[in-house]
Amino acid sequence: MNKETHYTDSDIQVLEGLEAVRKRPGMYIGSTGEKGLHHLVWEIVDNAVDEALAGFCDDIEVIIDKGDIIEVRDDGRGIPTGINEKTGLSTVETIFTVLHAGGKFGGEGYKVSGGLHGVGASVVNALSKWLEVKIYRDGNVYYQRFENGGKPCEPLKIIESCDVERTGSTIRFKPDEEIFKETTVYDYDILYKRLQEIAFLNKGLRINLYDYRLEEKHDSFLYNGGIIEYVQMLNKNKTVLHDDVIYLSGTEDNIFFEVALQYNDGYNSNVYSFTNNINTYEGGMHEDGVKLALTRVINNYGKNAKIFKEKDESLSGEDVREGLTMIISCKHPDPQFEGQTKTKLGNSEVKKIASDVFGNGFERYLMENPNVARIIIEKAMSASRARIAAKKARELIRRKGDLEITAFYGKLTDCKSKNPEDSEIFLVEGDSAGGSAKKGRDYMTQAILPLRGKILNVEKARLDRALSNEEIKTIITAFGTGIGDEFDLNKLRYHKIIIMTDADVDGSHIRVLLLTLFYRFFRPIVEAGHVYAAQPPLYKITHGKTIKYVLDDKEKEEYLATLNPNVKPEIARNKGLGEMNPEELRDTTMAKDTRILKQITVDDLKSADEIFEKLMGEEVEPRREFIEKNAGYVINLDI
Ligand code: 28F
Repeated sequence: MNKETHYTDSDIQVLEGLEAVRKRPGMYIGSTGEKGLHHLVWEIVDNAVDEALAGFCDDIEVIIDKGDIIEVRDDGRGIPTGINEKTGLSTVETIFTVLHAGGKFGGEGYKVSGGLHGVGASVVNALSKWLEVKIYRDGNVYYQRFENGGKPCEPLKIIESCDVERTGSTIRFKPDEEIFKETTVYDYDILYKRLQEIAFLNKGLRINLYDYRLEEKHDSFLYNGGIIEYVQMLNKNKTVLHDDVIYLSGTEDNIFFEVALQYNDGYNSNVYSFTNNINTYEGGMHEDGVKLALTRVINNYGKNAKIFKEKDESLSGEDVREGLTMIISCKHPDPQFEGQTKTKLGNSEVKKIASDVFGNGFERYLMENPNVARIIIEKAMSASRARIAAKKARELIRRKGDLEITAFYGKLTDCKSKNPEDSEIFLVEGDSAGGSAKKGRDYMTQAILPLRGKILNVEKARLDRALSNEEIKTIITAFGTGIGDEFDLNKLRYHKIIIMTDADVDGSHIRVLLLTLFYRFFRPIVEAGHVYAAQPPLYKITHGKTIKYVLDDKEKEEYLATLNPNVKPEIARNKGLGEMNPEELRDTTMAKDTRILKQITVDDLKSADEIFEKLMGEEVEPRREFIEKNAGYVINLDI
């Protein structure tokens, strides 16, 4: 033992533990990319949220500081500072240096929230260049610093005194750039989104987010209405069918369960579930329980209140969820997370609690609010009628297939190859670009489908109406996959679906309409990576005898810098696809060896969901403004 350090035998073990984290960071935080970097913050914030759930903290601050430093503070009791029996170290040091400390030292049930890995502060410490902790407790400020992957510089010590009333924990750390090789830069929006979500899920908890880097930013989240306010936000740009958000909550067997819901006049269902503040994307027992109860209660009410016209009328789960915005949240002392991404709640007892708390409460709500009940049931009945009509329309398309095939082939210029793997289909804006594309294509592998009419906005229409839209029918027929429950990815006739639109307002509008269509009806095609956007160049630069096409202003400047200044280059801004001749279109946008394609991912669509809504919503003026502002990069399609 030397003087500078205070290592004991158990410390050696401790350091070996943290070394393991540094050797395989992915095992503890998922990845060492941007996601893993942000995971460090969630681990620390989780501990503060636990303190809030225990009832001792109502204010959390998160600061992004210069130099990629993060500071998190809470006004809880402060991490205990006494000596821990098992480790012989202070509880603070134990928590920061012993892997899987947390629950083990606190007795059962202390930890309620918790990240994907629930491994906490020691992992953050292990992956930090340095970390400092300050505890305000009993009128003292305790302090300890760790360096180079979690090694304590000296034991916990009192550095000053403070008001006895003041309590809390502050943790400040700098992620180790040897671990986070990809990036150590925190993204304000990622922190914003998740911290807001945590605030919605924990009513009364105030969370402040500060950014002290280049331009200072600050946001504050405090929702006394909790998930009620969450539903209100999700429905903000929609027309709601009833004023009140319906809210039901209860506790059974130490499990807190709450649901908030409100219907809008749209056709999609937005149901999000959480367990211990974690988004259970894959659903699970809480979600199943609520969905079953919703269907059962609405059907019973419809029957008993004689709203149903036919004797054996019944509404499906999909019917009763049309236009539904719903948040389900439960807090469970021992959650079992299952599924591919460990975001599916497996605890079977939760299903009954969902049925008790939500089912009984919702049934009573309908009895006490017959007007709202009628609105909800009529919405579901109209969904049911549309579902039946859509089924008929689909059958009709199938049966009329032969009749319509001539009209269809009038529009589609198919490729010769019947092998989907090397076949491509270009969805082209307008007839004139369509004409050039037909002439400039590789007829073996490239099919052209010009889109003339307006594509229906499927955000605002149901499947049955979508199926009666000419352009959409043509697209469905061309793809060959069918739609709805008949969808079959194996029947896709082209493995590259390429959207070719202009880089202007109309072009981005059409592109967004197409993406909306894919998002709602052909999501598996996008998931399988079959959808692309073509990138027509913005400028044509003629310099003497050479012609060069460049994608954007940046490329233009770069190219111009390489030119000999004796001859003046001629720069033409491409006005539109329709104005390029077939050769130009082929060389710049279509030919496999010279074109640039941007693959559309589901993530593009997910983040595009909000953009879709802004673009597709009812209000015209904000939409126009938005398109104009974002014409160049809506959904990041363009450079
Ligand atoms: C900025 C991040 O980490 N806050 C925390 C507490 C409070 C207690 C605690 C934490 C009990 C024995 C494990 C205090 N007094 N913010 C935080 N606040 N941990 S972490 O206890 C740790 C457990 O070992 C605390 C009484 N009980 C608990």
